Amino acid sequence: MQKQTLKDWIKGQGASKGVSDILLTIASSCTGIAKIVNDAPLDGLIGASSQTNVQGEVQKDLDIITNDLMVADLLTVSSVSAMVSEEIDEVIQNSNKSENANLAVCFDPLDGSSNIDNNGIIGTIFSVLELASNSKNITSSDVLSASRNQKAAGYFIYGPACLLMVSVGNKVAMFALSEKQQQFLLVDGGDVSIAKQSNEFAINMSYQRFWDSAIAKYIEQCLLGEQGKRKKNFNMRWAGSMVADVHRIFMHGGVFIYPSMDKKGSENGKLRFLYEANPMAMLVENAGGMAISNSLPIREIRATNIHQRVPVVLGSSQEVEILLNLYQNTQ
Ligand code: AHM
Ligand code: MG
Repeated sequence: MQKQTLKDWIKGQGASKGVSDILLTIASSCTGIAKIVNDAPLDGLIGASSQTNVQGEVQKDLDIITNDLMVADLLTVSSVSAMVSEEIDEVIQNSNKSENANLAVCFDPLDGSSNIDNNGIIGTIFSVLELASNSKNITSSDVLSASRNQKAAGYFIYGPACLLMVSVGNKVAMFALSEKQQQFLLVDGGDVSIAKQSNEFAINMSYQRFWDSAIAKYIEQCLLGEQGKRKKNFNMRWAGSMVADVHRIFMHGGVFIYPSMDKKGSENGKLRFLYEANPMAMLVENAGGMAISNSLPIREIRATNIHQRVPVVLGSSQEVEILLNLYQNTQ
């Protein structure tokens, strides 16, 4: 049987033409990125560049190339009013936008880029926001105040297969890039949901000494396994790439944690709100999971900086609830 194309699926979801144009453009950019990533070792694109981004992180060649590709492609879309990229300090204005364009696209062009050199899984994360204003110059605060008005979110994962997980409001669907057709086709099963229960957590254990008491208590209980209060054994994964760890949660359940830490520069964790936490929260919640930042739902955060970092806990609802209770009882 013929598989549904991304274009047809978007149409069936009732997305506006503006959102649809953006999603199809991002899908085309990421088809290009999948190829660039695939050829990177042969093209000498493994390793660091000489540049750093606004967050002081050393950029990889691929961070810059993938950013430039996405920006150039999205600048051609008339419904895009502005953009925020992990790799660019300021809000990017679109001089090609139509008069009534009111959508902003926030993205991390290559998430988990520390995995590039070891051929680990990497991805692209994006969020489409509806702005309250269609003024010529979109400010940081215009984008930030639209963060609760997310019209679409998704991630691409460059692994053994190139997959897209996407939502335009209610359902979450999984697509795979067909090599033959060079387009994204719906993977059988359609809607994706996250198991309510799980016995797997994803956290970087090497930061244990910097955790707050809620996270420390939660992990301590998981590690006690059958002998502890949880009365079940837990498994652990940490890919060092949010897309890889979150994708595993979509497939098998689990909880992903990047907490605030008592460590200089990590007081709000590492992950950025606009283009990492917020889109992942939309996907996870639309798949029946939960996404919190300490004791607040991620979607309720009011960030004040376009590159603001926030603590993140998301995944299977029953596990996230346990952590939420621990936060509420330790405050
Ligand atoms: P990046 O966007 O610069 O790649 O950083 C985000 C990544 C996430 O994908 C991942 O969960 C995290 O950094 C891993 O951080 P750490 O190396 O501290 O474990
Ligand atoms: Mg990144």
